[in-house]
Amino acid sequence: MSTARIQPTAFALSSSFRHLGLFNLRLPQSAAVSSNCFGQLRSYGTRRLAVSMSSVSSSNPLEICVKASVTTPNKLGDCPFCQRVLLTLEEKHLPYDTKLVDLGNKPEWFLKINPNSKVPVIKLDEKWMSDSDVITQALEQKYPDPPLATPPEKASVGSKIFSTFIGFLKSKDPSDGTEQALLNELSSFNDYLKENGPFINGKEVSAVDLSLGPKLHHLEIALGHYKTWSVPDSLPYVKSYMKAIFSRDSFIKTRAQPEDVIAGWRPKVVG
Ligand SMILES: N[C@@H](CCC(=O)N[C@@H](CS)C(=O)NCC(=O)O)C(=O)O
Repeated sequence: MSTARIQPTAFALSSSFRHLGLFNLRLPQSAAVSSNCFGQLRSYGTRRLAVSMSSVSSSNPLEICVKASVTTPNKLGDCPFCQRVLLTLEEKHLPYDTKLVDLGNKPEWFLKINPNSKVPVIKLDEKWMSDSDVITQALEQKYPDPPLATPPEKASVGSKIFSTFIGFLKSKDPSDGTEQALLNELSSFNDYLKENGPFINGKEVSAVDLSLGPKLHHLEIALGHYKTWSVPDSLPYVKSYMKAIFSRDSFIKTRAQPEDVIAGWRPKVVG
């Protein structure tokens, strides 16, 4: 794929950018624009327009609704499921427009397109689709290149880490075994990575990493803040894995701000 990068000096994002078929355009976050697609819609901006000649969607960025920050206007919020889908779009170099939804005050247009009222929601083939599992599978089918599918036998690796993290985070009794439960899951994951890493499917990142990465980001921030806890040095493969995922361009562009992650988990902690 032939690509070129352009750093625009004027940030007036016009729809004409969306019709370029040859360039990989990176726009700074300040390129947020308002959109008239929906009445009250604020657009987060087309964070990245990675457009290839072979891409079916080069003429129109995909529209995706994600959680808005509760701490900073016009910033992405702390939903790990939204980040999972954004990571998939980034890793597949698909152009997208991000619509921020205030989940504390869901707008009418959002409830209309998405009766289950959760984010993320994406428009594919003129239909709005919800649930990150369903969305990432649909993206894989529709845009198979580069492939991100994880072989089924590896798809549940690390899948208990998130629930054990939440159990430990919510726990008020230091001797209730929730910390140990999390350590057990992280330790199994460490052993797995030692044998099979650096990523869950080996050398290349795949869908399961894009699901687990945002959850580990929440774990790191929330446990660091509320419990002064961090992944122990005795689990070096987990630590390297987190570092590898967190330092990807795609992750840096789509990650939640620490203050939003902390605010997001507060109700669970204070309970
Ligand atoms: N299983 C869904 C979970 C999505 C989800 O729970 N989203 C949360 C934000 S992190 C949400 O929209 N909550 C709003 C609400 O429950 O009203 C997925 O994978 O997409």
